[in-house]
Amino acid sequence: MGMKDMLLELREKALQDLQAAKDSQELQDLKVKYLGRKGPMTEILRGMGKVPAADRPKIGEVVNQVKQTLEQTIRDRAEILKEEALKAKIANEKVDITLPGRKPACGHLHPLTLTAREIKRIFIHMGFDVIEGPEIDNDYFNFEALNLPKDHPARDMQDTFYITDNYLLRTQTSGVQARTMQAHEPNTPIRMISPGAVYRNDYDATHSPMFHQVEGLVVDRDISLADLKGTLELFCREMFGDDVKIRLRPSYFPFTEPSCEVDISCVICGGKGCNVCKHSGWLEILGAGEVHPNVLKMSGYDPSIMNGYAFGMGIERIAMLKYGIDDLRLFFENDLRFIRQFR
Ligand code: 2NM
Repeated sequence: MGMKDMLLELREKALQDLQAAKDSQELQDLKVKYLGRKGPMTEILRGMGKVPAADRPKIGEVVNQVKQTLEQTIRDRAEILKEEALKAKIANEKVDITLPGRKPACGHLHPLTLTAREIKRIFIHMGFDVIEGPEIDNDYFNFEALNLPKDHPARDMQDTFYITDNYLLRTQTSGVQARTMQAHEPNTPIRMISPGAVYRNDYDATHSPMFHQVEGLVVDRDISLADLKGTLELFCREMFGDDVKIRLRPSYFPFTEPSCEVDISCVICGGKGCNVCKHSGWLEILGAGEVHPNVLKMSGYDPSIMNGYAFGMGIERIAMLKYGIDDLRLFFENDLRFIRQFR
């Protein structure tokens, strides 16, 4: 077989192989096989020396033509394979727009947040301002300004988390009320609540070292216990339903005189007696009283012309009664099986 026939046969074989290449890697391998340093084309070119000098230009021309044909075919084929690969990729990544959408994970408010918001909503409705203050406070605002005597048990290291001799985690939000009075011109009427976290060294099914309170303060001229009772009765009805009854029992707080505990008729049994109300028909939900003259005096108010009432409630306790929760620790354990019931 002559040189020319060998070349044409090689060309046919190579073209067949190139057309059959399924991807660019196979194509690259064929390029090396036919046109590479150890391939037949290189070998033929090297053997040109043995071709009679007269035939060389003619054969050389055929070699170059075959080489160019193969190179062009490889380029064309590469282009086609690239396009095919892209089409396959697009087909593969096709989005099925008929599939139902995926719902985004959506959180919700914690039961204590819901309860705090409800309490705030009710008092805002009655014209109260919502005022917050620092959780780290000093001895003066947490105790002294509230008429808490130096020997009061609440001041004990056992009950209060002290940071230094003077600074502590507030045990109640009343400091905010004293601050607010002092921030006003003396004897300016006040109607406020102060919600927020408070801290006491206690931990069991009904006590957490961190819990939440809403305290209220009303100061004006001629404020009576009837104002206190009417306001709290309205609050309890809004919170627990129109049928709820309240009663006031005498009690003691250093910052109020007289002081009382406020009970509501049991929201579980309606007052007939059950385990939750310990068969009394009543549940204690907050403490209150007439603001002590010393408290007014210390914050720049004149008790001979101004008076008022104050009250305090635990948000956890309100939430437990509202939702029938029997262990306060559930609020802080973040067990989603519990939390998700309040969606
Ligand atoms: C309570 C019960 C009774 C109270 C008193 C004051 C202030 F600032 F006027 F002194 N704020 N909150 C108060 C009164 C709090 O919690 C059970």
